[in-house]
Amino acid sequence: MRSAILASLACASLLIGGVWIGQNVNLLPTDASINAPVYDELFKVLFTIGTILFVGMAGLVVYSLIQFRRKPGELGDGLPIEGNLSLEIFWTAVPAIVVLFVGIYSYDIYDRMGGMQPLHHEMHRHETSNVQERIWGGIGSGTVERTEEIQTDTLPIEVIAQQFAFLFHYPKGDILSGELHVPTNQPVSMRMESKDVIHAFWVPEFRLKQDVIPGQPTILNFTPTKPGRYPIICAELCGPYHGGMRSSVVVESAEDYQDWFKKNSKDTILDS
Ligand SMILES: [Cu+2]
Repeated sequence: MRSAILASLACASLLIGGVWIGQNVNLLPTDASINAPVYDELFKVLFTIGTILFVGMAGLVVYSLIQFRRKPGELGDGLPIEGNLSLEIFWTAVPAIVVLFVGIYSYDIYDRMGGMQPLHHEMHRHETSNVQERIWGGIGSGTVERTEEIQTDTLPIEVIAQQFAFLFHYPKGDILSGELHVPTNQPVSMRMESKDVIHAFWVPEFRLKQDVIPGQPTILNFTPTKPGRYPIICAELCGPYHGGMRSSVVVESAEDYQDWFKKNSKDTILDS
């Protein structure tokens, strides 16, 4: 009776402690995009589960090492235990439920982050009816009329990756920049393509990473929320200077962004 109460108390404190640690874990950088809090939600849940499992199992091992150690003068064999059906059902059901939950929940988060939208394969072009199709449908293959027809406040940017730099092209003002500038709270749609090998565009503060592939453009959509300067890191080993393939994304207010845009826009230079 006493040990049952103690075991329940240990389980309860393990669950409460695990949830507390999981919810207060502070290992990630600032969240600077709309989908970052969604990602962090998953991270916290996974951290909670991981903490409970790790502390629970390690605790049980340490407890058993002390509690069930051989006493002095004890020379006989241990108890001949053969199977325990209820225990086996328990340790099969618990991991099965945990794995199923993590799988379904991760899928849901990935979907909410827009991960289930297809990459920009040519064969998917006619099947998609999402933002990508509307923004990029007219560029490259479509007609000019079609691009102008579509009114959207999404900012289209073309990303060119090559050993060992990222280049950002703004079709609107024909700006070519080594640094990415984006205004806060405006959806950005990037069409990315590599000139040589596979690279990956990664901004930890946006909680986003997407491969940049030669000959097969990929799309990355995001909405920045917090002004600041964040690192862009190539996250795919792409050659000897892969480690130096870095740039910055400058998230700024709409006014600051407009200033930057006007200063760099070729259209503006031609106008003046
Ligand atoms: Cu690279």
